[in-house]
Amino acid sequence: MLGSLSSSSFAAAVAIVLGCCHLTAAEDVKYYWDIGYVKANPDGQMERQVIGVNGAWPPPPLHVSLNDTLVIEARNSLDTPTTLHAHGMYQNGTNYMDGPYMVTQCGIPPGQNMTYRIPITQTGTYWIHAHYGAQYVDGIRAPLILHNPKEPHKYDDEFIVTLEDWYHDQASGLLKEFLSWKNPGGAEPVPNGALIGSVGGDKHKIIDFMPGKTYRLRLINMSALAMFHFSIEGHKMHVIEVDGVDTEPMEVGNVRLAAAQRTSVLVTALNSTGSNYLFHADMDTDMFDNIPESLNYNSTGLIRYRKGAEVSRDKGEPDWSAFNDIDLVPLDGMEALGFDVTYSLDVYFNQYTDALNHGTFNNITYVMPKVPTMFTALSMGADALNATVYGPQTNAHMVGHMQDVQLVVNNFDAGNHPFHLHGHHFQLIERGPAPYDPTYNPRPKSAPARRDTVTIPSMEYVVLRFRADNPGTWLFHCHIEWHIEGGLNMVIIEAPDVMQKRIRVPQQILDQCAAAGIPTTGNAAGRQGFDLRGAPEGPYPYPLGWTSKAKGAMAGCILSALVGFASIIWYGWSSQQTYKPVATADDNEVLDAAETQGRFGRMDPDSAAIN
Ligand SMILES: *[C@@H]1O[C@H](CO)[C@@H](O)[C@H](O)[C@H]1NC(C)=O
Ligand SMILES: *[C@@H]1O[C@H](CO)[C@@H](O)[C@H](O)[C@H]1NC(C)=O
Ligand SMILES: *[C@@H]1O[C@H](CO)[C@@H](O)[C@H](O)[C@H]1NC(C)=O
Ligand SMILES: *[C@@H]1O[C@H](CO)[C@@H](O)[C@H](O)[C@H]1NC(C)=O
Ligand SMILES: *[C@@H]1O[C@H](CO)[C@@H](O)[C@H](O)[C@H]1NC(C)=O
Ligand SMILES: *[C@@H]1O[C@H](CO)[C@@H](O)[C@H](O)[C@H]1NC(C)=O
Ligand SMILES: *[C@@H]1O[C@H](CO)[C@@H](O)[C@H](O)[C@H]1NC(C)=O
Ligand SMILES: *[C@@H]1O[C@H](CO)[C@@H](O)[C@H](O)[C@H]1NC(C)=O
Ligand SMILES: [Cu+2]
Repeated sequence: MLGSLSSSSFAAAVAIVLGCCHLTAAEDVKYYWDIGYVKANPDGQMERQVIGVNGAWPPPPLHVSLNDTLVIEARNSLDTPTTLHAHGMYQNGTNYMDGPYMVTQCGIPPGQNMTYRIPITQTGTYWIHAHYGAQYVDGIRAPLILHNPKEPHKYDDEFIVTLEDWYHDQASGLLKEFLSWKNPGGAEPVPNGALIGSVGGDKHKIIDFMPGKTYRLRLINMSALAMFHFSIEGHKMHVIEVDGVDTEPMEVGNVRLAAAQRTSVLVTALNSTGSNYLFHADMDTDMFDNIPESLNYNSTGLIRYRKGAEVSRDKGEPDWSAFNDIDLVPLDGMEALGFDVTYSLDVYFNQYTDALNHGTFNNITYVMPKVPTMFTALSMGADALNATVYGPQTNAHMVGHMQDVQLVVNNFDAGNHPFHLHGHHFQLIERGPAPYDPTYNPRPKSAPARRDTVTIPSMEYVVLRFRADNPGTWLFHCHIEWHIEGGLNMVIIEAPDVMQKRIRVPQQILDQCAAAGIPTTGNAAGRQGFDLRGAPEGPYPYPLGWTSKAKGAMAGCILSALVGFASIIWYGWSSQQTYKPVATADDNEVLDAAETQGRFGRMDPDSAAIN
């Protein structure tokens, strides 16, 4: 299904790069992506407008090899700006190709193109998505597979298995409901369902296995909110990669994947074609404030040995012992880093003085500066080394070139959050109950696990370390899309002095800033030096001791002028509908309802509604 949608062409251009001592053949692998609105109905329950590529949805997976250059000629056929972020790419020397709006670029204006040129210095399972507003929730997200010509793991074939939550409503509308004074508790929009391999509802992803072969499944969680548990009945799984870092194989019963995380597992096929088997991707409903009756949060797909073979069901209880990613050992054995600088980040969600519920690091909620942070770093000379110039709302934290950096993140929120650092893999040194005691020194394992997105459970901390060997401005944020928009972002300003020497921004990007009227020099206010008049400031926490009544009164004051507008939002919010599933045949077979009833052989009375 995915193959037939790939309208991108592998490049013809072969660039011969002359190294100092040997010849390396590296290719430009070029994709043409015309990003625009199309209609899609992946769960068979409701056709809706989504954001697709070249007139189709889902966007095709991108394949490229180590040492190639990925070139995406992106056209913005939307009516708003857009950007692309290749999640997990180091972008070493190409900070301006990273994608987050108002951090490294000003957005591709509607009707214009941008050429993303991304040198590939990594391998493994990644993905690419828009980094403007909540656009990726509307479908502009795709697997990005970086193949390793010297692949260390042995397998016969591989499959990409994308897992994503799916909303029937447009992200822009959901965002207005989420960031509304009517939602002071910050309840996130609950998805209408889940998609495996871009299909859901009565349609099931099918993976064809041949007896005796070994398969790599590349699991990618492209969710906006939901966390999944992935398991396969009747088969063993071994984790061999997380977030692009190859690991020593570790046997697991199920894989827990938070938004933006990737895990590759090896699965050895059985020797017989007698039966087919189910695999499961169950959404973790702890994150949902309510569970609508119509929500099917447990999805299934089929491991198929033979068309029409009966589905064998596991008996007994599944193995729910979630594996702990901190136990993974990177294949390269990279040793634990020390640290030269440590930053502590406390995560809270609270209602702020604009009456909205915001995600915050150290009680600062992120608000975009007037000048994208990368341009401030590049244009402010020696002043760029002082975090003040990036403005009061960006949570800028300075790190020096080649420093070893320790981030301690305390999650004081009631929910779990998956945090992602751009431009680096970090070492996962430790998790523990919050608050972290600053006088205590963790004793890392000799070769700690590394990844680019880490889940921090409620009321726990993590200690992360990385080496600042990649000058640039790198966002660190929760990857739950609603929380990005709610302000749970901060920026690592890494070696602006070295950036100024190494980084030359392509003219096309500067032109697009000019077209959007966004300045590319100066501090967060677009001014010189430390004159920050006009830089975004606030909203702030309510002063300690304010009662909820007082907050309400203040919110009422601020918002009375907006009530007309807000009631329109409220109308949209409350007009939620329940959609009846409609069986739709397509190239993904419709499984017999009986095959998918109940989990592990239990006959579930609700299963007709569930599958
Ligand atoms: C803009 O991008 C689209 C989609 O990739 C491509 O078809 C078109 O040729 C590009 N235009 C220019 C001027 O590069
Ligand atoms: C990739 O490039 C690096 C540095 O030039 C080289 O050492 C390595 O052998 C190359 N790898 C492949 C698979 O071509
Ligand atoms: C994907 O990530 C979301 C958010 O963390 C999580 O709720 C969901 O369970 C994840 N899905 C899988 C299959 O792990
Ligand atoms: C399949 O058969 C081979 C050869 O007899 C054996 O080594 C292997 O363990 C079997 N695999 C499974 C999954 O039973
Ligand atoms: C969904 O799966 C979970 C395990 O992940 C199980 O505990 C639960 O009973 C299932 N719910 C339904 C309705 O099948
Ligand atoms: C940040 O806000 C939290 C929650 O309101 C509060 O407990 C904490 O003391 C605040 N921290 C600082 C440094 O003001
Ligand atoms: C950064 O600049 C501000 C404003 O001029 C000043 O108060 C502060 O001391 C400076 N910080 C450092 C680390 O130089
Ligand atoms: C970035 O490139 C420099 C060499 O130019 C290298 O020393 C450094 O390790 C690279 N960092 C990353 C994260 O790739
Ligand atoms: Cu979050």
